Amino acid sequence: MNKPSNIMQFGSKVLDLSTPNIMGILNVTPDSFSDGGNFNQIDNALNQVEMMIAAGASIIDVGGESTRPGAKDVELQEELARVIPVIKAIKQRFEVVISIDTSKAEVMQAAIDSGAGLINDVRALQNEGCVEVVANSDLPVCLMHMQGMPRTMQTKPQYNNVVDDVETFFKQRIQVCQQAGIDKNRIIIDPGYGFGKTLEQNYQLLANQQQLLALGTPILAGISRKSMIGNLLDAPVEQRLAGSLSAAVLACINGAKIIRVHDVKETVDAIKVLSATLAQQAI
Ligand code: YH5
Repeated sequence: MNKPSNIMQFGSKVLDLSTPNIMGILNVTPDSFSDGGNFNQIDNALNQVEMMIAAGASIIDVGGESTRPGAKDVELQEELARVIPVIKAIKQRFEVVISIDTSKAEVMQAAIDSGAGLINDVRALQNEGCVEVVANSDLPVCLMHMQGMPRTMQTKPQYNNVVDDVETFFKQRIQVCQQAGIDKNRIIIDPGYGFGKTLEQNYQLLANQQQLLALGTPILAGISRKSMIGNLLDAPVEQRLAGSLSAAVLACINGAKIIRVHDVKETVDAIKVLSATLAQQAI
């Protein structure tokens, strides 16, 4: 049976979400976890973007706020100064969807004005003014689930059933967005791996992620290099690639249409093997 095409408009660009898309992570935080903050200069950022696009990324996720467990809040002016010049530089040079990873309405608006094609909010537009900014644009938004706040979220995550609770959260957030004028066809959801979840809860979510397809929105999954890999394998961040690739493939099997990763080339290869296999099913 032919898979239906599933195109989505990201500002001036269109992506086909009927097969998985790879979102490459671009950290522009000086304290960033995985790149030591070396990509602060625009030149370094652009080189990184060029490599990720050549490797097959269709989305670049630009983030200037560290949301790692324990991280401090970043001031508005500091976050703007980090991300906006980078977004403008990417927009000038490359044909790629630019995603802005932020929870601040002012950063969302400035990113939209600078050519961003996707708003990616780990706080699911719960901060003041965020729903309105997205409603007044025509861009898609990724709503992520998080329990608690980054500084404290890993202390004692508690759920009745983590998959049911995440699903209920999205039902409510999708309703709030729709009431504000954000069409459902502009919404992407993300279970929020590592954001206020124990190791076991993260794997319960991954194992049952397909339950979230009932919400009728595409799923984005970000597992790359996270503690659910590192703690399971007892591996430092630089030894989490194989585990991350395995998780990426599993997330796609369980319905994810966008995979957010550090290692674009390796993930594209892994997903190609998955896609070649799935393409032979039921013909
Ligand atoms: C996400 O899942 N995550 S920032 C801890 C790590 C490694 C990486 C301990 N923004 C997501 O990437 N946006 C972040 O090792 C995100 N989904 C979406 N939509 C945290 C991160 C990381 C944290």
